[in-house]
Amino acid sequence: MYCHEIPGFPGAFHYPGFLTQSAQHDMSVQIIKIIQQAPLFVSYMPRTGVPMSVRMTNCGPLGWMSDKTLGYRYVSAHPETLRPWPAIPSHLLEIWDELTRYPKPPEACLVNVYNLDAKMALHQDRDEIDLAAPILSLSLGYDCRFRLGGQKRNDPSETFVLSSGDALVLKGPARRCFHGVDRILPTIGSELASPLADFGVRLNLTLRRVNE
Ligand code: MD6
Ligand code: FE
Repeated sequence: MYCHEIPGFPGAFHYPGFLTQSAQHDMSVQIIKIIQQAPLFVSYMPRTGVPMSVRMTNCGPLGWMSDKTLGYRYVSAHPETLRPWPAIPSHLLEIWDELTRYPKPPEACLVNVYNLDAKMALHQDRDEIDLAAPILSLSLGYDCRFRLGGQKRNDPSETFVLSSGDALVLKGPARRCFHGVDRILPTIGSELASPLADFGVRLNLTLRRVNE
């Protein structure tokens, strides 16, 4: 398994091509099953109510959402079906153990689905109570230009490509770094890419520990 710490960003570890083609395929099928049980929904920016360009769902005991009045938060049920989120697939739990070595399992897996025109504004992940736990992200489908900065919004930032099958772990100082998705690239970095790319989407899974 190849991994490198991103130069200038201690605690940010990139695992290009972490998932094999068949693992990407299997993961895509599992995520499609999750979306069938917990349909994609749109979150809204706090206060302004501006809709986000990604569509999302979750699996695990908790799921992340945001709306105009209550803002960013974790909830135990889908905002539209009001049903509990589906379980996190066991393969994802194994990957969490392997790549984070964190002693507790993740409580939330946010599934973000990007069309070609979707992006994710620069943000910090800080809605979790346990900010010591790493965040693990896995990407499937189209490539994206990912931006990673420092712990302050205006710190210098750099971009790099995240491709299908890549894992990214943010821990230690990088856990609080600003980051975002500048744009989805209509390319597939690896010929061994997820079949999701055929649908013209990028999918990102982020696994988080929420409570201490
Ligand atoms: C994305 N990722 O890749 C958005 N957050 O679509 C994130 O927001 C993210 O990749 C925390 C840790 C890793 C991430
Ligand atoms: Fe994030």
